[in-house]
Amino acid sequence: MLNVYQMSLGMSLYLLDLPGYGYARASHAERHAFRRLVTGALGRPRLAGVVWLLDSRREPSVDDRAIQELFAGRETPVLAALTKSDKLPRGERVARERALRETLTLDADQLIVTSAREKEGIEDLRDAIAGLVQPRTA
Ligand SMILES: Nc1nc2c(ncn2[C@@H]2O[C@H](COP(=O)(O)OP(=O)(O)OP(=O)(O)O)[C@@H](O)[C@H]2O)c(=O)[nH]1
Ligand SMILES: [Mg+2]
Repeated sequence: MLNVYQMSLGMSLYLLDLPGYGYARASHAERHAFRRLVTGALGRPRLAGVVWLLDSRREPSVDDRAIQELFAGRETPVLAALTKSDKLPRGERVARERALRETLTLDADQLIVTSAREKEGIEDLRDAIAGLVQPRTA
């Protein structure tokens, strides 16, 4: 399912919530359908950027790499939100963030440690999304 949210930020803006990818149990047909959904979304001319949700406990998978290549091929601006940080001991979060940043070769400002449960990083994520959708001056 693709959920579409209309945002009220004083301009016409939509957030497309795409389903997860890379479930081991997904059939070939499901993977193909997902691929079409995501390439369609990435091909939208007015796409401001992508918020890429990655479980902070997991190593990036082959599917994560494939998605990242799609982003790179289209020069899509990406914000990586590392989710469920509450599942990691507090002391490990910074090290985990650094490790994932290196593995994924992302800039520090592209990566935000978040927890919906503890509300960690939510304000930062909100600000980063606002930065993405600002009308860009050339
Ligand atoms: N501990 C913890 N659990 C979370 C957090 N955010 C989401 N979850 C749980 O993770 C599960 C999946 O959450 P969803 O938001 O549906 O994840 P999703 O990636 O959108 O899933 P799909 O759209 O089905 O791919 C739910 O059981 C949530 O309660 C979080 O910050 N901390
Ligand atoms: Mg979802």
